[in-house]
Amino acid sequence: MKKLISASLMCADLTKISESVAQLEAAGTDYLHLDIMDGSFVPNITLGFDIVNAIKEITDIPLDVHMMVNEPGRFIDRMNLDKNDILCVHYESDIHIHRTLSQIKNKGVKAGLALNPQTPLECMEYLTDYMDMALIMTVSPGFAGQKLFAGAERKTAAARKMLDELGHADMPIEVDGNISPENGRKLSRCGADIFVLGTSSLFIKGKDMAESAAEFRANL
Ligand code: S6P
Ligand code: MG
Repeated sequence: MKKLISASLMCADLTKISESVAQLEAAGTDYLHLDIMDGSFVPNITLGFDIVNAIKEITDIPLDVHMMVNEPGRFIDRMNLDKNDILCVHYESDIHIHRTLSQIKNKGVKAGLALNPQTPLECMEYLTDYMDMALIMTVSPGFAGQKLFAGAERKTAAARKMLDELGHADMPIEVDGNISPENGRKLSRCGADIFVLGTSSLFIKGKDMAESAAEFRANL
């Protein structure tokens, strides 16, 4: 599967968001990753639906929306997404996650299912037919600048094996959190396909994003 990069916009300079988007286009970013938080599912609040819709208007790069929000099904119609975009919800955030994944797919948007570091992979097992992507969180969600959790490689490899065995060899696995070039390389070897790039690799003060993105890809 082709390896793709998804730039985490909460790590961009928010005073110049449209300039950052233009630079990420020039850098050949495959997705723009937008973290939506509610201050309850995770102890932070970052981007919101209006930002998602505004970014959608200024770029053709597909969006990769990561909802860290309790009962995300309440909000999926608030975003103007299309068939190239991914809307990812957390298993832990919704007791009727199967219904929510179905709602996303019925909207014609790609559905992603995210798991926190401690959540067993088996939680995905009966949901894969309703998913277009698996997101393995490699840090506890909520903040940029954290350290990769110890089980990240083992869990990514186990996820790849599980998806292959269930007949989903073509389903991409995304990894999010402390994806440095070194961690990206290790996780790529475990079967990760989409890499969320934040402060560990792409948004580095004084460094050109196109150069960082090219280095990341070359190192995979
Ligand atoms: C955090 C969020 C992530 C971060 C990204 C930051 O909860 O879901 O998408 O924006 O992980 O990257 P880094 O390299 O600072 O960990
Ligand atoms: Mg994220």
